[in-house]
Amino acid sequence: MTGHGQGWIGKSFARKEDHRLLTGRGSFVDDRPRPDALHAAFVRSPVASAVRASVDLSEVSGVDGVRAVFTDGELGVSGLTALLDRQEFVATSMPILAAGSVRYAGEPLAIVLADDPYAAEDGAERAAVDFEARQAVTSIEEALAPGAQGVHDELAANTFLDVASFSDDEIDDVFTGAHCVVRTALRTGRQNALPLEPRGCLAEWVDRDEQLVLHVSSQVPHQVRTAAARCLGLAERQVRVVVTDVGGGFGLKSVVGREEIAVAAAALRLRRPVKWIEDRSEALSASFHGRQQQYDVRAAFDAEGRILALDADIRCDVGAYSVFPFTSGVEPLMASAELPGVYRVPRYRARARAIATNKAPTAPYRGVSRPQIVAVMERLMERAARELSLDPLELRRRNLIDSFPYTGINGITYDPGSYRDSLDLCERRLREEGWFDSRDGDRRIGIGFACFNERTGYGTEAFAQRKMAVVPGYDISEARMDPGGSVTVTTGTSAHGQGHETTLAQIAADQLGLHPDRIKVRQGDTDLVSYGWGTFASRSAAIGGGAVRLSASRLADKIRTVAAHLLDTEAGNIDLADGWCRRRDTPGDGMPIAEVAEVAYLRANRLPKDVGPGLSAEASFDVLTSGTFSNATHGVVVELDPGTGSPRILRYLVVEDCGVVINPKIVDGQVRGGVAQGIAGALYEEIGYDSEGQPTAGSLMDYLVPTASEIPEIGVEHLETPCAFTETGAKGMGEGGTIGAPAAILNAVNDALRGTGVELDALPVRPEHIHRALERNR
Ligand code: MCN
Repeated sequence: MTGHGQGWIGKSFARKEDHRLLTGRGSFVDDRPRPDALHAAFVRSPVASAVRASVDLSEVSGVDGVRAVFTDGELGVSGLTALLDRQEFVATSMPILAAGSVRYAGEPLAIVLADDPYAAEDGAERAAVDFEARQAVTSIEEALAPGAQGVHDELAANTFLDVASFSDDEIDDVFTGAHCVVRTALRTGRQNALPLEPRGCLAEWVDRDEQLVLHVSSQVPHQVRTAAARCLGLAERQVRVVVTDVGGGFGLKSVVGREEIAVAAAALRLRRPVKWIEDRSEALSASFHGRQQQYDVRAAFDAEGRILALDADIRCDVGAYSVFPFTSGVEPLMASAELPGVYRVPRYRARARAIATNKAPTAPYRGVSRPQIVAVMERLMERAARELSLDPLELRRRNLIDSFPYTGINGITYDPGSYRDSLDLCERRLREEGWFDSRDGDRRIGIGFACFNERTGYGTEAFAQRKMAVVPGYDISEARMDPGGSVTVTTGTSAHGQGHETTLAQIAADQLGLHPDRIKVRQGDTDLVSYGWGTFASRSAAIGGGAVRLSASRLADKIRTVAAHLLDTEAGNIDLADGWCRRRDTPGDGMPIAEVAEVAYLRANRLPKDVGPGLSAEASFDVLTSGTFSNATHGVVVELDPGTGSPRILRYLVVEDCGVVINPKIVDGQVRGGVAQGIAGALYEEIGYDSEGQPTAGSLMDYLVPTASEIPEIGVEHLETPCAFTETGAKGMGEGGTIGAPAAILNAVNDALRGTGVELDALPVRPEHIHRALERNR
């Protein structure tokens, strides 16, 4: 393969991590044996909104096995405050344990430490919480109603962020003069990202290193370190965050949990290891949610079906607190910046708000607002096509961005992609398979499409554009060869299911002329890399992979320099391949790379005079543009059960383009997992709250998670438009499956409902909604 060394990039190399995970030898937080650890449980608020809340802990200490109990004041920690460099944003603090005011049911008020988790829970149950209950604010409508109860005193009208992201004083005239105006009022339900492994941590103070070591199930070890050091008043050097195997995160673990800080503080005070493992009920009700949003959007079109203008009012129910480090602005800012998506939009106005309610705080969840904005655009496309009597795919083609690079009205520059080709291929496949003809029969079959792009590899500039105060986008890697010729590559990214031990090794292998099995990728330890930004926003292939390629290439340069000296030639005349250094002019002359490594460490007298001992190199990488955009078209065929309204997916096809594919098998797995989560949001999962702010989904009996029997076979085809801004040509893709699925499914369901006069604009779509629509039409 040209341009990629020996061609490990592009191979479906089996995941190196799988043997350990599939044979039960993975190491998750709860697997860390610490017989001397105390176990933590939290006293949580029974109500959603209260003032003068206090906890009577007198009964707790009497429980057998309980060793200590702390409230916020007793822990002596400061709260977490997330910042945005924007006037329109109001910063609020999230105390580690609530004291006085309580803002959602399940909010932690005290931490109980005991010899085992059962005693800790028994202790927590004995706590008596006293409070003066207030009316809970449980919806955006209630939050914005005049005279509404304030969730935080600092907030006007319960609004963390209210930003006219894009303004246009003349846009109303464009709508007035337009040939056709269509609208959508999309509403999406609250979801939990639901990683298989809930949150958890184990903290201990290590005297010898003068360090608090915090093992945590997280996507962002360095950000946890920064937060813990600040909250506990320690130097960052005094905190080491270690992330081992993680059973999924999906964004929920890209923010810092207050429980993690409370556990660290307790371990510090008691000078004893402390462990906390979240249970499923806590995970559902008291961790982080996402996705609850409202969109009122109108689009103006000319007679040929070209978009003239887009006008959006976006409201996100972000719950009670602004999360560290991304803030409660992450959903509305993402939505308003990226709404135009793959389409040319000449005029744009958007207002975006983050609204506080008495519900669990929200965190970024796979896709972050893009499942919604894609659904908005794709619903508008369908409606406009109907109004204009045009084929909906033809209407899309008339509006797709078709020359690159393209700078949109939103100020974003889109790098080349295959927007049109992916739609053409997806349509062609479904036609060839006869699905379009299947719509003609008596069965209620519908076909839905979604065309979208996914901004990935947010670099420092992209975050700065969004005014995210302390989230730059670079990453750092070190490549180190040991005296035997094996390589360790470190990275500041932090995989939690994505297979980086494999893909990053493939990238380094091509640079070093080694088999990926000779390269160990190490990650998830803040003592390994000076700083890193972890794994979120589909950044690891683009940015982490860039840093790895650079560090490995610098290491390769050093190896060539030493080998050239030993083989009596120039470094430029040395090729690294198959574990050997060979002279390019006389390929018969060479030596194993391992021999060079031995010289570099153990026979340093044979090194060139100006080359120091050892073989290692560090590099950092950043994407210095708006980011890089992968793209895809999803095509889905659904059939509605005429009796129950239940939708069944008959065919699901993804045609995606994430630039150079490093590992096709891993990418296919990521797409399929993503689509499964998109289907979950489109048809099944929702966290409800009652009028008093009590969550109604306390277990997986109530939170409907699709299983293998609901998830169909998902076809994946690839197009490859290499990225010019990344070292490998790869663009990220880890969220795309989740981004496209809700829109495609919503369109397919609405297509199947054609003729009923009903159109559904809310997610999840439930069988009862479909059933009602079908009944109306009987
Ligand atoms: N990849 C590739 N070729 C490309 C692009 C990606 O081979 N052109 C590979 C990468 O090397 C990596 C994987 O595909 O092994 C995903 O890469 P990337 O798109 O860079 O995304 P990240 O690794 O940064 O992962 C983050 C992304 C996000 S934002 C969420 S949320 C998410 C996801 O990935 N959460 C996941 N996938 C998940 N998968 C699992 N199992 N668990 C989660 O919690």
